[in-house]
Amino acid sequence: MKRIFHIADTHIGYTAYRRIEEGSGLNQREVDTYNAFTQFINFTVKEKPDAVLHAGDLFDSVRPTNRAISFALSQILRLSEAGIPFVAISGNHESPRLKETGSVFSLFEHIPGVYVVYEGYETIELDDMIIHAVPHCDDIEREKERIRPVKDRFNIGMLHASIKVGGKPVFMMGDLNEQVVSIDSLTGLDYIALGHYHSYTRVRGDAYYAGSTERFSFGEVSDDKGFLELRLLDDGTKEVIFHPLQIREMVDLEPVVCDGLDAHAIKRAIKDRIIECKPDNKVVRLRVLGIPLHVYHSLDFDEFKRLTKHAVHFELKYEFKRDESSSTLNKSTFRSLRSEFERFIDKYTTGVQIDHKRLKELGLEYMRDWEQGD
Ligand SMILES: [Mn+2]
Repeated sequence: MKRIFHIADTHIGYTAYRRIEEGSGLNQREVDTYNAFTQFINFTVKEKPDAVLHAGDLFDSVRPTNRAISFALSQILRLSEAGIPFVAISGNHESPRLKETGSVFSLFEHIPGVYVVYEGYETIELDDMIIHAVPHCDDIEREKERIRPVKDRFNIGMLHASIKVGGKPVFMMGDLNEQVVSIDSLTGLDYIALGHYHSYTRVRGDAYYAGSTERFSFGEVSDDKGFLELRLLDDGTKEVIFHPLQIREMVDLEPVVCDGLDAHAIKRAIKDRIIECKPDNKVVRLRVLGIPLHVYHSLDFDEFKRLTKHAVHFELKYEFKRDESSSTLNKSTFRSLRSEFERFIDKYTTGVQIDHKRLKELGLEYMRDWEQGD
């Protein structure tokens, strides 16, 4: 039996929110991505699979910090020392727009048993396995067409992209530079290790997304996060097993719907939701829908702050009662900037498909960071 671990979208170097880990002084969410990856490496070194495949977005950005690079390097060296081959393709997050920028993956090139693929299609031979690795690249369709399964070998494909199903792109993340590829013509492989889409998904009997190792947005709140184990059995069949990782709790609370509630009841409902969810050490969002502006202005924000101060992040998101918001919010305040932005995005079209929800989330996140002076 052969055992292969398939992981993806670890986004090492990701940071979010303002919470700092005591002791290290590092951004808590950055530490969380390190912890998830360390957990995976600990398990892998213990289990000694025949290979580890990382299907892209090892790093969160084209230029990870020295700390993120040195962390990844130290963990990957542990695999090398344990004699476990590690194959990684670059994803859209770590691929530079210009070739001249160079890839952070080149740093990993000369480590024994470590294979990094970041320019175009390459094959890697590991005993009786052929890995057909296609990184994120400009013409991913053409690179993918170069895959030729080799007879009497285990053939495994690797891709970092969204997938076309019935001609339609699915498994999109809403990144500006994401690639979409059709796998209809990819047959004769024993397995295709996919990266990019953050929810662990069986796309086809032979093609799986491992999903990300952390929850990177409230859109991923209900996902289990982890990695996949592919078992190629001696009788020619295979098994795919999901291994969950222990990660930080993320909660999207049931919204407070203000319609029909008076000011007192609205305040009570918000406070109750906060207390009931025990926000300490969690990432939480609470949406307050249809709140009249005068009630909003009478809320005790200091109390909410006090109740949520031990959360890693507590997002209170207010949506104002329609008619009032349009007349009052046009005055120049942060709130009006936000609601103007949201309204703008709702109406924004470019002729290509865009993920309005994600675009809005990103924009609001940038505004929040800016307001908080990060
Ligand atoms: Mn990606």
